[in-house]
Amino acid sequence: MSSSKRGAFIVIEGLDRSGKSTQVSLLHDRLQDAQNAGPTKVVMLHFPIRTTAIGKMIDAYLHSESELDDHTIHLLFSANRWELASTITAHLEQGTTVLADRYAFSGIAFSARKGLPYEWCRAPDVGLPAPDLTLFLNISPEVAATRAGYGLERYEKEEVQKGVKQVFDKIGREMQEDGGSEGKWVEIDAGKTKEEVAEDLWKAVEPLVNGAQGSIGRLWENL
Ligand code: Z5A
Ligand code: MG
Repeated sequence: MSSSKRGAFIVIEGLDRSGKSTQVSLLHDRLQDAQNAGPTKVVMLHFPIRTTAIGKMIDAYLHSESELDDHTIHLLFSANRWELASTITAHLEQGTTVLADRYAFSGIAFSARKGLPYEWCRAPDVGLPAPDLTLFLNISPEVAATRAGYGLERYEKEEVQKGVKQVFDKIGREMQEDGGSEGKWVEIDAGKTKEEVAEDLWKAVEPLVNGAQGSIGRLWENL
C-alpha cells in the first residue's frame, strides 16, 4: 500500500433481502484474498450493531417487543452509528478497509418513509465519516419478498419497502447529481444470482483494493 493511502470505507445499502449481508461477507473474503501481499486488513460492520446498550433497544423495537416514538427510534439508529464513528476513523487511518452493511442512508430512508421530514432525518448523521463508495443493491420489493426470512421483522412488508425504495431513489439521485462530500453512489442489480451480483460489485470496488486517497470525508458537511 502506498504511504499516501488510507483504508477505504465501503457501504452496502439496499432494500430488505436484497442480499446485503451475503455480499458484504463475499466482498470481505475477496478483498482479503486480493490484499494478501500487503498488511491491509478488512473489517465488517453490520448496522444496526445490536450488541451495544443502544443496539439492544433497537433490536427490541425491531422485534416489536417495545414501542418507541418515530423520532426516538430514528435518533437511536443514528446514535448507534456515532458509537462506531471513532472506530471507523481509526481503522481507516491505520489502512484498514471498512465494509458497512447499511449506514446513514437506511436511517433516512426508513424514517422519511414514515412521514418524518427528510432534512430532519438527515440532520443527526451530518458529520459522520463519509463512505468513499456506496453500493445500492436494487431489487423489486416483489422479488425480495420471495427470499428466505422475509417478513420476520417490523418493516418487512411490501408497502413499507416500496416507500423506502422511493426515498433511497431520491438519496441516490441527489448524490449522483451533487458529487459532494458523501462519496460515490453506484446502483447494482441485485435480482441476479449471488455470483453475478458479486462480480458486478467487484468491478466497482476493485479500484479501492489498495485503499483510498485523501482525507476521510464527513457526511453532508457542505449543507
Ligand atoms: N434500519 C432503520 O430503520 N434505520 C437505520 O438506520 C438502520 C436500519 C441502520 C434491520 O436491518 C432493520 O433496521 C431494517 C432497516 C432498519 N428494516 N427492516 N425490515 P438489518 O440490516 O439487520 O436487516 P437484516 O435482518 O440483515 O435483513 P436484510 O438486511 O433485509 O437482508 P439482506 O442482508 O439484504 O439479505 P441477506 O441476508 O444477504 O439475504 C437474504 C436471503 O436471500 C438469504 O436467504 C440469502 O441466502 C438469499 N439471497 C441473497 N442473495 C441472493 C440472490 N442473489 N439470489 C437469491 N437469493 C439470495
Ligand atoms: Mg442483512
